[in-house]
Amino acid sequence: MAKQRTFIMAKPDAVQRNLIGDIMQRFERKGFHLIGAKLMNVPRELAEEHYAEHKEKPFFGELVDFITSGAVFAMVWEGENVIATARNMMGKTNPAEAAPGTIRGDFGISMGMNIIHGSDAPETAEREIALWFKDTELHVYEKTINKWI
Ligand code: IDP
Repeated sequence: MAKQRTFIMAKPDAVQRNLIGDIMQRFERKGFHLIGAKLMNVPRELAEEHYAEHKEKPFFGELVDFITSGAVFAMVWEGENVIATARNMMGKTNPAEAAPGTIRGDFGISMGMNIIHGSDAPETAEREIALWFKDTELHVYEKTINKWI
């Protein structure tokens, strides 16, 4: 399996609840490689573009309101099969159904406040990374541990 990149975002509830470090530590300890990260307030147009596939859903307005309600921490992680693995680490969308040990299972409260976003497929990851990060914000560097993971 070739190396992949995925877009991960700690949503406003994660930032407010001081969970950025815990989330990053899970990805670091799993063996993934951080190549971009930034704390930011999300412009409404960016939130609407990011969630464009949900435009017709009844919860779209609420979702965009929530994502723009406070700072988020946006990240790009790289690694073998990182897209699907990150989704497993996140747990199901509804925290009530997310298994204990997953990020949403451990910290999520509701569908609206479910702590984290992660790209769900290679095409989505490519689109979302390009939407959230400039090329100059992504950093390619080597770690000597790479040959072990
Ligand atoms: P995902 O975040 O697990 O990929 P999606 O179905 O793509 O799930 O939905 C995007 C986000 O929209 C979810 O993370 C959740 O916060 C929100 N959402 C999804 N379904 C509902 C709903 O029925 N009510 C309220 N919010 C929802």
